[in-house]
Amino acid sequence: MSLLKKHLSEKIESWRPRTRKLLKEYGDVKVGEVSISQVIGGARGVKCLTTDISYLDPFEGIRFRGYTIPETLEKLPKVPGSEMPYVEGFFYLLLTGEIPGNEDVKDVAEEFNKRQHVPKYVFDVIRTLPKDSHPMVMFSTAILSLERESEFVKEYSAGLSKMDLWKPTYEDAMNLLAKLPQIAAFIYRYKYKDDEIIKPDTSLDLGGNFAHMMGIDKPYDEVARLYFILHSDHESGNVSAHTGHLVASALSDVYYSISAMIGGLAGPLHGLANEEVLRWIQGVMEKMGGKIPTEEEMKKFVWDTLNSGQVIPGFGHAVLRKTDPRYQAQRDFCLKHLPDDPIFKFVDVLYKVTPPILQEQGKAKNPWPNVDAQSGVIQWHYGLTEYDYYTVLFGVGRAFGVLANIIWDRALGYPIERPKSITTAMLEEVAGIKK
Ligand code: CMX
Repeated sequence: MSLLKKHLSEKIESWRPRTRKLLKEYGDVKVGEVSISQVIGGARGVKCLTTDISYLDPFEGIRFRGYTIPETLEKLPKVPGSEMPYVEGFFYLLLTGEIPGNEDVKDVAEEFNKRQHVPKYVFDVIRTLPKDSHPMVMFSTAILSLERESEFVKEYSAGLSKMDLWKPTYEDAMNLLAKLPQIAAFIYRYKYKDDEIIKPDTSLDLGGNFAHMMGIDKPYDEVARLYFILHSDHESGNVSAHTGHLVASALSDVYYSISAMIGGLAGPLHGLANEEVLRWIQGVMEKMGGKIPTEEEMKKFVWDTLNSGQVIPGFGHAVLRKTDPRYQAQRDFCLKHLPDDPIFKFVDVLYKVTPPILQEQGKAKNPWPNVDAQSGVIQWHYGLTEYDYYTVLFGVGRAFGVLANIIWDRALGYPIERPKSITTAMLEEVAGIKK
């Protein structure tokens, strides 16, 4: 058994009594109330999910296992010669809540290397799709096609105790995570680089190997590490994390749930916003004949978009009420590595003019930029200009967080999810509306 699985097993055993006690002795204690606006409004702010993997404070932003983004980047073991941590070590942190030592990181890296082989049929499945299919369709389909590999399905049908459900789930999660970078890189090379596929180099860490398979030189390996870590988790209620959790709650295996998670991430109000940001910027650039707009010119473009009833992609958030620290971390990277990049300058002007305009318009509860406002700039700078691919990168990162959650969901015996719906007439009755 790997060090990680053994350690996780001990953690789970010691955690279970906490959940059991809450349920058994405090099950009737109220956590909050639900208003009609929350019932109609997408359950915004309703506290009805539990996770210990990450927590999102509206004003501080995300903490992974209690650590802010700068703390996470600082404390985790670094890839030699690199400023960024190992993604492998970050996954150890997500799963166990502890900063790993070098041996722990090595153990996770070995586990991923052992499991990285992608069966040929997965690539064949991708190739059967029309080449102009969206990369997220290719990604979701490829993941779903792997479902026949599920250890969970085999063990469940042979008869598995509820206490052990997490064990084959862990195996499936590790198998899938080990393969995702290669599948994602394959989609990129197949779709945009004349099918010139680059074989993995397992002597590299996960981020380094991904950059290698994408065919993009250093420091893109640093970008990959940063990107996967930043996009991994944002507590449980966002569409992709919630979809993954919801599907898994029916005891569907992780191939079904991560494929579905990718579908949720592919929406323009969620992960696809990183593609939308670049599309919006390119549209403005075209109108400006390639010149960076002045603040006054940019204001006009922002107002034009709002007045035509569209959203400004990359701005706003359902929970955050300040600039997203994931935006900030990427901005810091840009300031260090690409301060003169024209698109970075463009996004900077956008950052100056958009929040006051959204405030003046008075609709968005959060006028500040989110993770997606900045991420495409970095990709574009390193030559990844095919912006409809960007959300696949988000998907690889998000899978680390969602799979850590699903393993723990199973370990703590969280039940099938089933909120209650009521009719409009019932809501009117609750509101005391006379007919
Ligand atoms: N531009 C224009 N209008 C916006 C806006 C934006 N960036 N953000 C919010 N609004 C509008 C909403 O559309 C809504 O309008 P209506 O009252 O007409 O329905 C109003 O402001 C209130 O919305 P809200 O409560 O502030 O925001 P929500 O929680 O409903 O939605 C989000 C959050 C992210 C979907 C929204 O801010 C948005 O559409 N942003 C642009 C798309 C985007 O960047 N998404 C990525 C988010 C991060 C991620 O998940 O990857």
